[in-house]
Amino acid sequence: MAKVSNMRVLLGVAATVMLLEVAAATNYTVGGQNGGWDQTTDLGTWASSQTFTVGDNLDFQFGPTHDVLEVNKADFDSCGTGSPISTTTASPARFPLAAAGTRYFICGRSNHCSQGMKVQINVVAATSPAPPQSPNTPTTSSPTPTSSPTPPGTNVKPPASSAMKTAAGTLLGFGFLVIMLLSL
Ligand SMILES: [Cu+2]
Repeated sequence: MAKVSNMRVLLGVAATVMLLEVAAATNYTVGGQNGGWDQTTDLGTWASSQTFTVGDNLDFQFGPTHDVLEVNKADFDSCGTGSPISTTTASPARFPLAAAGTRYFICGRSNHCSQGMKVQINVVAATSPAPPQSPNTPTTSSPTPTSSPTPPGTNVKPPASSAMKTAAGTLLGFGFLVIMLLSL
């Protein structure tokens, strides 16, 4: 009897841990519940009140008079629309936050950006306790260094490596569960 109830507890704990891992990804609607992707929302205040973590998603919801340009820091600062990283005109638009670092978004229509329709998103690594970003760093859109050593001349494929990390984490979780059950 005792063994059965122990097993139930362990299974419950394992299931809870797995659910928490799944639920850890948060979808943020840009501008929050009382705002949106528009000129009237204080997007800077909204963004700085959130902690964006790798694996979260940004959801832009906007009307036909707006769009979403992802830009580099220079274009973010100057509201430059000439060389965006991406242009999205269909709402809703989801941007997965796949890596730690800073992302910059502006509206490319009319002069909405200079009216405040711009937002900087600081994405922190999932395992780190949200290190504060230094405002004095003079880098322009610095790519996040990956821990895996890459020989020169080799193509880097970050999506594959992050997918492998996820798979490895799942395998580790199941392996741990099996070990716990075997030790009963
Ligand atoms: Cu706009």
